[in-house]
Amino acid sequence: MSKKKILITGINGQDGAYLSKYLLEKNFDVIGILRRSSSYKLQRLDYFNISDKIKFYHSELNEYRNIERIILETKPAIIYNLAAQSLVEYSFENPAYSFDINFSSVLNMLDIIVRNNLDIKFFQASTSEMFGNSKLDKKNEIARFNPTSPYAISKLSAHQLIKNYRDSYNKFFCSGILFNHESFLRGREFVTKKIVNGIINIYYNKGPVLKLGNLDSRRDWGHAEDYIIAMYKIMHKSKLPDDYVVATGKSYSIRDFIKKVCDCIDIKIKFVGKGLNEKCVDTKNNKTIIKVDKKYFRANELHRLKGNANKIKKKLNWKPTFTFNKLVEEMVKKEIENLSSKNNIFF
Ligand code: NAP
Ligand code: G4F
Repeated sequence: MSKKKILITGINGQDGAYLSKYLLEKNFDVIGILRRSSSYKLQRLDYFNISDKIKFYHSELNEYRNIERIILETKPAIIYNLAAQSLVEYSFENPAYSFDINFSSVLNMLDIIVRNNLDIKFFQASTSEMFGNSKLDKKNEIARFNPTSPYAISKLSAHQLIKNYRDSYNKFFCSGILFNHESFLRGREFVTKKIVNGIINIYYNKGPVLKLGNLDSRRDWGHAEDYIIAMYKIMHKSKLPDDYVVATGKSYSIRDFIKKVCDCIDIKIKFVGKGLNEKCVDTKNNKTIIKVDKKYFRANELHRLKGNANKIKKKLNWKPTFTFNKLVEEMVKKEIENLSSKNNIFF
């Protein structure tokens, strides 16, 4: 019997790598879309030793004709759309591009499926950023959306489109409303990886002082490995197409994250000063390891996020296996191993 084909966009990103590994272990035929580049892009897939098990196609996500050709040629059972302009702060700099990739490209793919009358299920990586700032403590699927960035607005538009196409054309189109999820494979422009990498570099390689933005914001951080299992369950175990919040239900500040990283490598720290003058100091030698820098503050901040994942827990029997402490401990351990290895990898 031929294997079921799964097409993944954003296959070389953090989630793409974890999802590919999981699906290959389940004996699916994994096909990935990469955008053409002058530099090597498969480090995360190489990390799992799976690059040679995947068939790659090249395209920018917004190239309608090329994406249509790939979908018609491969005829996958499921498309997991993980590609995105995923950096919130960059969406303030380049909102039009963020909309093109995060919204128009989704519209194109849904349109290709519907107009060609294809029997393809579609997963959309929606985001907790769509909730924005609100008084509600834990956000579930029916919480009000109040997006605070062009990124969040582009993702919310795609999220609403998924619902609209599902209802209008009776298609198995679903969204996972994913809260922040991290791992050793996280890109270093995101705050968790930046902190882990920056602090370890200071202590192992005499790296420079780490500069960060808002230390007060809070996120509900889970592990990517748990979140791609949620994606799989949404697409393979759900009888009817639906949207699900995926979250741990706990939230921590950036300052908490820094404290936990320092705890893991046995460094005693204290925070001194306030606002833009705040610093994090090693109490043993009074050396400053972190400074606050205005450059990393956003035009508009999402102050706190916490999710209520009761629906996916009850309906699909999903639950996170990583606690906050376990997540940070793993990120620190793998970062130290990587930095001390001769063949270290760089994301
Ligand atoms: P990521 O590591 O930033 O990966 C993004 C992927 O999209 C990369 O493979 C990237 O390729 C690709 N991509 C970007 N622009 C593209 C374009 N124009 N054409 C084709 N491919 C393009 O993101 P992630 O953390 O794995 O997240 C996966 C998805 O979940 C994203 O849609 C993100 O918005 C969403 N999400 C993530 C989180 C989270 O906490 N991780 C939470 C909620 C939602 P290059 O390597 O070429 O740049
Ligand atoms: O790590 P971040 O850049 O993640 P953010 O903005 O929450 O977005 C991530 O999670 C979303 C899900 O909620 C995804 F949809 C999105 O694609 C992405 O994966 O920033 C987290 C917090 C922010 O409040 C930010 O202001 O950390 C704060 N922060 C403080 N200093 C910083 C920095 N963020 C970054 N990137 N860099 C800093 O130096």
